Amino acid sequence: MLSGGLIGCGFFASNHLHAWNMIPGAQIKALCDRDGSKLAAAGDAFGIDRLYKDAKEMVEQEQLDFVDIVTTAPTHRPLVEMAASQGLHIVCQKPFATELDDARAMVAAVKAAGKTLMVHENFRWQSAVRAVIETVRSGRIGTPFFCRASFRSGYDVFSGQPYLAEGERFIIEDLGIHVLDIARAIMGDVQRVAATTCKINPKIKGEDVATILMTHQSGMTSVVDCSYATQRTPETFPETLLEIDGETGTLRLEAGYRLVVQNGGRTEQRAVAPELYDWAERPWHNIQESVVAIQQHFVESLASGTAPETSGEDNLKTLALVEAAYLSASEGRTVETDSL
Ligand code: NAD
Ligand code: 89Y
Repeated sequence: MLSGGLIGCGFFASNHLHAWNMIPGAQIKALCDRDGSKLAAAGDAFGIDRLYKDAKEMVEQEQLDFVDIVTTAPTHRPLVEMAASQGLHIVCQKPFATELDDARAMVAAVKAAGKTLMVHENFRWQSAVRAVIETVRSGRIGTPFFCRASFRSGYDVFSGQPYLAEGERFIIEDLGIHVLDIARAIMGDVQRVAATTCKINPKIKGEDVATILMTHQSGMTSVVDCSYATQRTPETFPETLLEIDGETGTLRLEAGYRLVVQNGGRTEQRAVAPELYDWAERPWHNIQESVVAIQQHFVESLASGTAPETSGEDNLKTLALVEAAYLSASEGRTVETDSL
């Protein structure tokens, strides 16, 4: 049984804690938050009495195998470096870092410690998205030559996560990062990026619309489009809709979690809706299910001694797409990912 300590008991952490409760082979033994009231509330809700306001004190006092970092990006580097120096495996929430250099430093620190680092990049673990990834990887539609990954919503994410309204950067760094990662999982790594952004909602600081054109190393193309300014019915939050053309067929993940695969003149439709766990709530159940899947994957990766699919090293490539998209949008030019 692996023992973990969770750092950051805010808005999203209860999903991690519910998910850890479902996963055999790992248990959260201690909690940390510098905000005493959030710490106490999480301790009460999950029956955990080893509570710390200081993360270093927690890892020094407890016999832990790993930490699960559920704080926002600016605190990741000191927490990851501290945990690596104490010889712990690490799961860290997205966005892993706001600067590529910080991300590279964290990857190097954990590598030097000989431990495993997984970024909690969970959207590719949503069951509907996973069904798409597996269908494409199985060769059902042949080699994919076009992917559209689309996330358009008017859902109010600011009431639960007020910091999202306050940053210079918003949708690419917070949400687009997931959609870019899905495009990478389906189409492979990316050579160059061209993007436009705009801000529609006057109450927030950063961009809430982004359209990103990517040329993959294979020479094939993806369009990633994201918006939190789209007022439409049905509201599809938090679904990523996908359309993929392959050399021998096409595939669509449509609103309402419907997977449509066409090839050889035949059309197959399949419901790929997420499970609604007893602790989950619509419409978040899609994301909540993926938290269980990615944490399970972390435990399996440790057991098998293999790198997690969204290791720190892998995530550097997704973060590079975020950087490339912002640079492209601000300078009005195409950005080569290997220039970053
Ligand atoms: P939050 O601000 O509600 O919670 C973060 C908590 O961390 C706060 O309670 C804060 O006091 C605590 N904290 C910060 N620094 C600390 C430190 N050094 N030591 C101890 N405690 C510290 O944030 P949130 O909305 O829960 O988001 C956390 C992260 O999860 C963000 O990076 C966000 O992008 C991510 N997130 C991911 C998903 C997903 O689907 N993967 C969904 C929502 C949020
Ligand atoms: O923070 C974001 C995430 O990772 O998934 C959805 C979200 O909560 C709001 O955009």
